[in-house]
Amino acid sequence: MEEKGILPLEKLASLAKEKRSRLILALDLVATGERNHIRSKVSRLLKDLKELVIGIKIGYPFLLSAGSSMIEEIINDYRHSYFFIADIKLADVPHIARIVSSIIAHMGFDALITHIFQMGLEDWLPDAMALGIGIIGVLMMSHKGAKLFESLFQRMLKYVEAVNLDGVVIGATRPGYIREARRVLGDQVAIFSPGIIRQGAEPGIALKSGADYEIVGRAIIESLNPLSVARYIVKKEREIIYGSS
Ligand code: BMP
Repeated sequence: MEEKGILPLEKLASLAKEKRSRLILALDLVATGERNHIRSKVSRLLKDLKELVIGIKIGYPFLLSAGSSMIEEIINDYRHSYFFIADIKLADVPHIARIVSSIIAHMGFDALITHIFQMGLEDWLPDAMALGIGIIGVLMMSHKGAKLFESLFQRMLKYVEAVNLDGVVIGATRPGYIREARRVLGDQVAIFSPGIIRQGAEPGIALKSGADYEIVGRAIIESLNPLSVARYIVKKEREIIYGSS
């Protein structure tokens, strides 16, 4: 594992500044077929998107189908170009969360995503943070069915403040909740927003509402021209952040 900076999300913030982008790719590929084939497909994609994308979010589809050794190789090859987030939406008892977060940190990931409704995070967060890994909690999901998140939002927001998370996930489809979280949490907690294009949110809207980063999966990886979609999204983001593209 490589030595990390003092603030776990510092690397992401500096990549954002350097590339003038807030775009994180959800690498939701299923690694079927020949290992070398999928390995070179991912390499090609990551090479092509290097100037525009600042982070790679790896969730269960790729984690489970590609396996940890391929993922470690990819992180190792691209660790200077991207911030790597393990989207494992952890929701377990503290002693298991402690073990899993340590495995994720040793794989080379820069941050992991955990649920927060299970609470008890204060029992394992200090150990995970000591490994230099950023911890991002799911505060409000993007899909329509996430009703329980709506009723628990204010309590979970207070909990986020109390446990000192590095970041939260709030769907880009829910700009009102992004605004409220930004108002309460101030600038110390980064807001990550998925749900763009394929789930209906326009690129840039989440940033306009106060989010820091936008997460996009299918609109890019299922496109025949991922680079041009990424260009379009980053152009929209730059208009919001810098007032011009
Ligand atoms: P897409 O852009 O293809 O809709 O993908 C969105 C990504 O963000 C997926 O990887 C999904 O797991 C994640 N995500 C989401 O869509 N909504 C949430 O509330 C939380 C997520 O992590």
